[in-house]
Amino acid sequence: MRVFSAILPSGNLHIGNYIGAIKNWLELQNQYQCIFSIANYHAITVKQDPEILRQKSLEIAKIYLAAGIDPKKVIIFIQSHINEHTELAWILGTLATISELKRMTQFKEKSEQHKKNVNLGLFSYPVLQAADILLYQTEIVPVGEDQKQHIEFTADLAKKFNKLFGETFIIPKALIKEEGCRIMGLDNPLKKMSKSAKSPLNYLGLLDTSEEIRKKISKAVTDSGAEIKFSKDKPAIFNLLTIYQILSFQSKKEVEEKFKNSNYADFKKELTKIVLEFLEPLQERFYKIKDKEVYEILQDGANKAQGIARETMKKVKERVGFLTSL
Ligand code: ATP
Ligand code: LTN
Repeated sequence: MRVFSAILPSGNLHIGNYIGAIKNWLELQNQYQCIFSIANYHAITVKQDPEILRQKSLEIAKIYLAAGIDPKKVIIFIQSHINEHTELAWILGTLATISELKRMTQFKEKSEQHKKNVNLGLFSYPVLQAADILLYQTEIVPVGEDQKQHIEFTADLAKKFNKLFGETFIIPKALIKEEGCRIMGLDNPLKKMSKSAKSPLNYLGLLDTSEEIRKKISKAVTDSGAEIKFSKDKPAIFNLLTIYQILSFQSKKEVEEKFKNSNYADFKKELTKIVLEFLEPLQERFYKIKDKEVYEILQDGANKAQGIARETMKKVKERVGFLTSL
C-alpha cells in the first residue's frame, strides 16, 4: 500500500498542518511505503518571491525531518524535481471538466483572496494534485479536512481514465482523522487556521518563538461564558481544547475534568505550556539539521520517486496512444 501527501512551501507551517497532516504521517511511515513531497509547482499558483520560495522549500523539508519523518523509511522530495508531475497533469487535464473545477471550494476561496491573479494554474491546481497522487499509484492520502474535495476529484479522474483507457491507476482514498482535521484560526474560530492568513495572530507557527506563542495564545479569541468544555456552540474554546487534547495525548473527558474549576486565563496558561513543550524539542532538532544533509535526502528521494513516476508515465502514454520514442 502506498501513501502520498504534500505540503506547499508557501508560508509558515503551523500547528494545524502538524495536527491535520504531519502527525498522521508519522504513524503511517511505519506501516506503508510513504512518499511526502514539497509542492512547489502548486505554491506558484499564487505569487511567490523566488528567493523565499527556495528558502521555504528547504525549511519544509527540515520540518518534516524535525517532526520525525524518517528518510530511511520514507521518500521525501521536491515536486519540481520530477518532470512527470506536470506531464501527467497535462494529460489528466484533458479529462477534467471546467464545471467540476469551478465547483472546487479552494479555488473559490483563493480566487477571492487573490482577485487580481486568478490564473490558469490556480484553476487547474486540483489536476496537478491528482497527477501527484496518481503518478505513484497511491492508495491512501493523509490530509486535513479542507483537502477532501480534491481527493474525491482525483478518485473520479482516475476512474474516468481507467474506464476510457483500461485499468491504469489505483483509486486513492483520503485519510482524514476526525479529531484535529480542521484546526481553526486563533483570531477567528469560524475559519481554518491558514499559512496564508493576513494576521500572524491567526496561527501558531511551528517555528514561532516562545514569546510569540505566549502572545498569540493570550490574544486568542474566546467565547462568551466561562466553562472550559468541548461544546459545539463554543467554537473558540472547542478549538483551543482540541489543540490541548491532541498535544497532551489525553481524552476529551480527561481534559474537561482537569479544567472543570479553571477559568480561561488558567487554561490558556496550561495550553501555552503544552504547546511549548511540543515545539521546543522540534525546534531544537530543526536548527541542528544542516542544509547539506537535506540536499542529500532530497536527491535520494528524487531518485527513488523518479523510478516510480517513470513507470506510471510509460503506461499512461501507451494507453492514450502516444507513439513510443526510440
Ligand atoms: P494555505 O492557507 O496557504 O492554503 P494551508 O495552511 O492550508 O495553506 P497547506 O499546505 O495547504 O496549508 O496544507 C498542508 C496540509 O495541512 C494539508 O494536508 C491540509 O489539509 C492540512 N491543513 C492545513 N490547514 C489545516 C488546519 N487548519 N487544520 C488541519 N489541517 C490543516
Ligand atoms: N493541495 C494540498 C497540497 C498537496 C497535496 C498533494 C496533498 C499538493 N499535492 C497531493 C495531498 C496529495 C494542500 O494541502 N493544499
